[in-house]
Amino acid sequence: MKTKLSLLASVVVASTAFMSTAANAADGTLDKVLKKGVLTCGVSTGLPGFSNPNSKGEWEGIDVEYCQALAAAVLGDKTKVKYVPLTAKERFTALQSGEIDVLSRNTTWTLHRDTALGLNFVGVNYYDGQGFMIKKDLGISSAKELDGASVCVQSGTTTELNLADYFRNNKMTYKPVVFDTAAQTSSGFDAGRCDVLTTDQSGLYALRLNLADPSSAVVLPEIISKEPLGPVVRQGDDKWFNIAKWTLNTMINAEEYGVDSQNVDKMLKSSDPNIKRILGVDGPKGKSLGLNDDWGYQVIKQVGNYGESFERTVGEGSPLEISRGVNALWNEGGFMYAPPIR
Ligand SMILES: N[C@@H](CCC(=O)N[C@@H](CS)C(=O)NCC(=O)O)C(=O)O
Repeated sequence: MKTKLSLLASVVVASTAFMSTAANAADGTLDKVLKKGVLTCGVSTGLPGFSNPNSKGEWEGIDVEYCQALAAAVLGDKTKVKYVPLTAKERFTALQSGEIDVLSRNTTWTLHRDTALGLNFVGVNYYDGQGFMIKKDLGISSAKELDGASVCVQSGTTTELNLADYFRNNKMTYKPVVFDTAAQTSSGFDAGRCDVLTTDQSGLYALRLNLADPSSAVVLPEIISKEPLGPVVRQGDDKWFNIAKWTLNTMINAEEYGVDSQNVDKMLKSSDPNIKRILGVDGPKGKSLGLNDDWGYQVIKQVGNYGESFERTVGEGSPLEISRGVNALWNEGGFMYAPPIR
């Protein structure tokens, strides 16, 4: 239950969010990014497949590739991105305050975040759900057998809230063991600080890679929540919101129409009107977004379509080995469906 004091604190946070939104609308995020020549993108502190620095310190992952795509659309150069690593707890304040231009960090779209926090979700770049991972020697095969378990979980996440709901609904008790970063959560689990680790299922596969012996851990079959993950911008800047939305939409549409980073130059001469519009050869082009006409071409040429990005970062050819599943295109049995470019 909320105390009067914490209620007052939330009101202050919410009104600060709206004040900074108003300030940013006046500047306009697009103008700010164009002036600086760089996009400031909030990412995680490190989650393989989504946003993670490689051995050379370069950021990689499906969420990082979205930042690159946005930079390619706006600045014509996917390398013009400044990455700001953020824990789950820090991420929304960083966006509200204007420290970052976009948050692209395995963030679940919820009503509260989309409204009270003064934010706008751009779309979904990965449909996920929360799961559990145990050490094999715990000897159980279902989450329903977890009564009394100690659970490693990260603070400031939907994960924490769903965990409480799930155990309460199933009349089970648990002991939360709470950490601030993904690295701390997985090493806590590895060191035996808890019986089970819970997060988004994709995150379980990612964190399993970091265990001393990944084969000692198994993911239980239950998915206890919906976690539609996607990039986020501030409310009150529709121009920027549109650019952020259509960058993701163009990556998904390009996959649907078979345009990728390898064939995009040839596709510039395609007679298919859908492809012409995706690449800005015809149709609405860039004017209504405030971008150059080749913005879609730059996204696909420099980064690629959604399917290419998925395969490279989290897909079956990546260390995470995740199949497309519900993240397949709508016409291939999945949920990925982008509104038309026309
Ligand atoms: N999707 C959930 C969970 C997101 C989350 O932050 N998960 C953790 C656990 S895997 C994470 O990504 N941590 C990375 C970090 O701490 O930087 C949410 O939006 O609340």
